[in-house]
Amino acid sequence: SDFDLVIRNARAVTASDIFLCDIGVRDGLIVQVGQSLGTGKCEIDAAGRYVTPGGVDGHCHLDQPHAEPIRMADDFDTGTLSAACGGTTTVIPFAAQAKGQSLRAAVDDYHKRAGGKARIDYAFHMIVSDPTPTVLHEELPALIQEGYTSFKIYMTYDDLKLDDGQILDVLSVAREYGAMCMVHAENADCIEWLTRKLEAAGRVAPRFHSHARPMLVEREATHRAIALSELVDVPILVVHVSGREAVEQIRWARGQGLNIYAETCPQYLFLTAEDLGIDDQYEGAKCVCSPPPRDKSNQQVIWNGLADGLFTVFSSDHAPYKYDDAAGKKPGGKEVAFRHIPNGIPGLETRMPLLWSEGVMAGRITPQRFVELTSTNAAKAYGLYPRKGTLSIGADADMVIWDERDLEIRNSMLHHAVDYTPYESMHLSAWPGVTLSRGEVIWDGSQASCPPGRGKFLTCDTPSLAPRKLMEI
Ligand code: DUC
Ligand code: ZN
Ligand code: ZN
Ligand code: ZN
Repeated sequence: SDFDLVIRNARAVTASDIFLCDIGVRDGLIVQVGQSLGTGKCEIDAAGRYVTPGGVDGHCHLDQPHAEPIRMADDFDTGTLSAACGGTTTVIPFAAQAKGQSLRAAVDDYHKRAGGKARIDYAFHMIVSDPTPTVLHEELPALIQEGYTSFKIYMTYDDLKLDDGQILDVLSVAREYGAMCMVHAENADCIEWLTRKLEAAGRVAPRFHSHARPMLVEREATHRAIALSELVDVPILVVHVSGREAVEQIRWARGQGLNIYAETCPQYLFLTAEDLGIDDQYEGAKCVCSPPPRDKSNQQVIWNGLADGLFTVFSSDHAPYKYDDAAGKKPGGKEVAFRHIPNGIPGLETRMPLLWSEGVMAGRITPQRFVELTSTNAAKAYGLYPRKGTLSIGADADMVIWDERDLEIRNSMLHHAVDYTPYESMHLSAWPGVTLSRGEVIWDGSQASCPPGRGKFLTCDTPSLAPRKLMEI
């Protein structure tokens, strides 16, 4: 036969087009797109179904170590299994530098965590938490040139946050070597000040997590991050944008012609602050993430930004902490003050189906925009395009064939190791019917077939969302 695999009668979607075609795969690559292709050793009839590029989840946390007793439930095995079953074929989790640790040691450590375990292809962002002279002048430049071309920095959390001078220093390295810097934009001092006031008043239930992080905390830091990016003259990508005030800052920056990119996540479309509970209810801990979910009108602001091009990427921010577990949302096995609840919620497997069902099928965004947000732009932002992120000749044959069917999300049908989903019993009208990774069926709608270790590590090129500025002499 002519191909290892032919997908027949696909309604193929890219970031720009929709077209009916057959897709021919050989040696894991898309080698032909056309009509009436020759035969394949394996053939899948996709008649009547949309076929999109496999998801590229550019923001998820797997197996990041924490101080006792907190522990992430998903490692590279369960996390990438869960991703595959939800239509994601590439993940870019974080290799986090601890303060005092060399950046190189952090990257080496995460290779050990992922190797032999990952079931789908993966790259790493670095988290730079300690920009010493050695990190700035030796390690970071070397690692960028070796293919770790993106990193995240934090403006909050004591063990991670950088001050403005440190941010300027790392942005300068991003500019010089061509890396994408992701920014967690919240004002740390405002959060600490509010948290202490709430604690002094005995207001420590999970819902007060959101009271300690009103939108102005995010707005101020977003504004500052934009100013620092402008000063250094380098693009940044503001992650997990939650609502109107940060969106307004980003719209303003875009209007100024600045290359400010932005990410949002499912929790800002489908959760509100009310999901953090009422009164002293502890179950709201399940939805504790930072920034916190806002309200219905802010959900609409996020939908508008997804539809009109404000947002560049839609990521899960999967941060897997069990609820009823001494190592998770009840650290030490106890209901604790919100300050001690680990921040983050699971979402690797539900990211793509939520946006296809409630975005595309509900008519809020086009199929092309879905592809751009969930796959193409992440591949471009992090230097994996066009190997990942599109259906084109020569690209890896990573695809999703969508089934339109009625279902309700149940944690029991998901494949992560977390003991809950924030979207329990939510009604959806689609789910990936087939996920293909490098031409292999890794999820057939009911069974996964992607053994641990089949995922390949990807080195990243220079981000290609915008042309690189020339260096000043
Ligand atoms: N930021 C993230 O990106 N993920 C989880 C928690 C956080 O604050
Ligand atoms: Zn963050
Ligand atoms: Zn995150
Ligand atoms: Zn139903």
